[in-house]
Amino acid sequence: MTLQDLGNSNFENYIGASEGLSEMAYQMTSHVLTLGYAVMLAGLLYFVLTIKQVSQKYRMSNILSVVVMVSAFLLLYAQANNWTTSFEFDAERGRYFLADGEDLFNNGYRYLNWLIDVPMLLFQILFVVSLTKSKLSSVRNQFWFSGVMMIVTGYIGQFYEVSNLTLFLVWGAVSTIFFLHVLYLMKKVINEGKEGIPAKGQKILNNIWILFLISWMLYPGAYLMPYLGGVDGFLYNESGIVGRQMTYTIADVTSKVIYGVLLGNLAMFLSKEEGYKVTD
Ligand code: RET
Repeated sequence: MTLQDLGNSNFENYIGASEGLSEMAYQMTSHVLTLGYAVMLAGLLYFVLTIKQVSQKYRMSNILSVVVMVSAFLLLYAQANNWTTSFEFDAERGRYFLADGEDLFNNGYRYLNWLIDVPMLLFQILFVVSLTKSKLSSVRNQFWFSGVMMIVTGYIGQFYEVSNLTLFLVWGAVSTIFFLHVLYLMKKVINEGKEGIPAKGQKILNNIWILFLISWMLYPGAYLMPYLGGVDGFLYNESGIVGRQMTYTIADVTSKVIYGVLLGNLAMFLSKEEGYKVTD
């Protein structure tokens, strides 16, 4: 197989077709992908089981976490299967190579999952905090628009990561503009949310902002992963492949599950402050 045959596919396939993958790189990727969807199922149970811990007013936050968990579970499951069918072990060479006649590996399942989860995660906080200045419907629409545009442009860009580096970077840059708008809006929401609530609640919101900022920045990092060590650098190989899926999994667990747990903690605290008592 010549490298040209792989078209617009992701760099994982190019590595798998040329040098192949070691047992360790193949298995670590497979395991970290499996961990990813297992955590979503565990999170699903957590958000269902804790719904009565918050007053009626805040329950939409748990419900949106449930929606996020179900969609992430299914898409990450598909992503993990895509990995195991795309590569096969070659006993003669003692390494994994791209399998003949199977689908190539593509990170696109993730992007389609974000298309559902990003708007949900952004809306979720609007059910817990109260905006003091901004109009709720305006923030919601801007979250929706920029969140979706960020993903669609990034999704197009990732097809070009090997075949056309310029297009890859241009689409990535366009996506980043929308990303910066989302960050700006989130900071505004959190600042307004802190107004007029007790110090403990403000502290939780500070933590949510830090978690949000770090976990969301991991996604563009994973997009750029093969080139973070330079073009043809030290990550344009199986280390970059494992590193990318690890980064995505850490980002998924923090931006979806831990974020949902922190918002739940804030909702529990506010419920208690407002006189809500957990009943059996
Ligand atoms: C892309 C393309 C390259 C530039 C940027 C990106 C940002 C992606 C982000 C994704 C967040 C996803 C979340 C999913 C949770 O379910 C699209 C990789 C900036 C921020 C939070």
